[in-house]
Formats: sequence, C-alpha cells, structure tokens
Amino acid sequence: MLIKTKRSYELTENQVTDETIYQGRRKVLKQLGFISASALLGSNTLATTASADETVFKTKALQFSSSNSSTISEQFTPEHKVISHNNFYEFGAKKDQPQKLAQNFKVEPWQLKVSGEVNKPFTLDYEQLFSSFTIEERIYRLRCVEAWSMVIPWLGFRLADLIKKAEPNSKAKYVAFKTLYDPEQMPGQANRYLGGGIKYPYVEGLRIDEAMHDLSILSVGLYGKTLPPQNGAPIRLVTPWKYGFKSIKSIVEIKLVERKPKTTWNKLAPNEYGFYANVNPEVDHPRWSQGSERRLTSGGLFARNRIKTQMFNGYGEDVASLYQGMNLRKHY
Ligand SMILES: Nc1nc2c(c(=O)[nH]1)N[C@H]1C(S)=C(S)[C@@H](COP(=O)(O)O)O[C@H]1N2
Ligand SMILES: [Mo]
Repeated sequence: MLIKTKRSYELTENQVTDETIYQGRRKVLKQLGFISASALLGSNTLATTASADETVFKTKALQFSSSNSSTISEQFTPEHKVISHNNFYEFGAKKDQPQKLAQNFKVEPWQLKVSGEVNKPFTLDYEQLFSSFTIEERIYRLRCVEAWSMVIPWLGFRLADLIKKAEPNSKAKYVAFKTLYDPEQMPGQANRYLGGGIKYPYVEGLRIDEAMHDLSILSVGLYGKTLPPQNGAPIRLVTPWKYGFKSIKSIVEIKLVERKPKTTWNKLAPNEYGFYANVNPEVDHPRWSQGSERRLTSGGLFARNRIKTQMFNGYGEDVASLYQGMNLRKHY
C-alpha cells in the first residue's frame, strides 16, 4: 500500500512530535501493516493485533496563541478519547453512548454506491474500500459545532479520487452523502428519543469543488487501525475546515447531483446549522459563541485547554479561495 507524503496544510509529524516519538511511531505504523494492502483488509485482525500505543502518538508541539494569550501545545487527542467521546446519533445522542451501543455493528458485508450525474457509476464492497485508492495518513483538527475539538491521525483517501473514478458529467454540481439506514442495528433510528429527533437516514452534502478539494478525504481508519464503529466504520467523510457534523459516518451512498442536497442538521434547525458550516469564529451559533473551543487533550478535567478558534479551523490558506466573494455570515 502506498502512503503518500504530507502536504503543506497538514499538521506534520515534525510539528506535533519530537524526534524520538516520531521514530517510535513510524515503527508502530510499520508493524501495523501499512506496507501491505492485505494487512488492512482483515479489519478484525488488524484491529485486534494493532498495538498502536497512544503514548507513541501523544505529543507536544505546534505552539499557537490561546485566548488568554499564553501558548499551549497542540497535541494529538489520545486515542481513548477519540473513540469514547463521539457524536453518532444513530447510536444515541449522548457522547458516551455510541461507543457502548455500536460495538456489535456489522460492517461486513458493506456496499458503497457511487452514482448520479456520472458516466461510470460503481459500487465498492467492504474490501474495495481499502484497496481501490491510495490510503494516506492525514493529521487533522476536528472542530465540532458544539465548541469542542480534537486532533486525529486519520487514514483515508482523497474524495476526489473516488469522484474522478465515476467520471462526473457537466450537471454534477454537488455531492450528496447518505448514512446506512438500519434501525435493527442502529437503536437511535428505531427510537426517536435515543436518536435525538433526527429523521434518518443522516444525509450530508458538499459543493463539487469542496468535494474535489485535496483536503477532503474519505476515512477508513484512525490511529493506524480501521475505524471503530462509533467513529463511522467502515467509511466516513472528513472535511477538516468545516464543523464536524459535515463529516458524515458509515456512508452507503455518494451521489453526484445537480441541485444543492438537503442536509440533516440544516433540515432540523436551519437557523442554527447551514449548508456550508465552515468553521468561523466570527459567526456565532445563535445559542453560544464560536470564538473559542475546548481542545480535548491528554490533560485531565482541569487542563487549560480553552483555545481560540481559527478561521476555517486553521485551513484558510488552502480553502478560503473556494468562498471568494461569498458572504460567510449569510452562507453559514
Ligand atoms: N451519520 C452520522 N454522522 C455524523 C454524526 C451523526 O450523528 N450521524 N455526527 C457528526 C458530528 S456532530 C460530529 S462532531 C462528528 C464526530 O465524529 P467523531 O465521533 O468521530 O469525533 O461526526 C459527524 N458525523
Ligand atoms: Mo459535531
């Protein structure tokens, strides 16, 4: 399997780790079977034999200003937090419910259908999710609209690669995504109270240029392993300059469409959640400020982890041009 090198916008390992940790981490990644595609295919074996020790990932670095003008370290969010503090309403609307209620979620067999305004529609089965495109590691910030955030080492491939394979036609202006609908497996879909009042299946969308942007990935893993069910196994979207709710989980359908697709949170509360949902510290949520966020780190309850939110979550250099001339207060 090919692992590509980092691009300028990514948090590089040199930024977030010191040299000894970096070397140790590389070794772990190698042991995990990054070198062969077949190793990734056996998800269960990978997940259980994976020995990625979060301490290897735990790091200091990338200094930046916090709201109280001291500096704090930007560090990986420990794996145990990434997989236990989740939003996945199909498995309950409380942060600790997805990890508990998604444990028996079946990802095999899986079918991801790519269709719509394309010349070559296709479907990927479970194994093809891991073998059809170049998997790379991307270390990204994830900023939830609820004003908490993490730094996560994802494994995934460029959404653009998948879209290109389908050969979109000239009518393809947007990309619509859909999560699995399976109330027997997803208790939040069977029980309105547990599922937070969402009308399922969860749907999301991007403008085609956003989808084709190099930052947009479909993730199939994190911390060197296949995705845990609570994080959206077997495949989920990651668009790091947008609020987390755009990063739709457990995707079964990607459709190229002509019109702007409906999106779950926008349908539920249009005055609170827009279609674009770009991270923007200057446009507050009607019920709370978006000027700062609580970064989940290795620190305990009293860690000083309140930091300033950055425009486009710190990825402005790469994505601001997508929104040139747009009023971002109106198109929130
Ligand atoms: N299908 C689906 N996808 C979803 C959600 C959800 O409830 N259902 N929650 C979203 C929200 S609000 C966030 S912040 C991220 C959280 O991803 P994580 O649990 O991997 O941190 O997933 C997003 N994707
Ligand atoms: Mo979120």
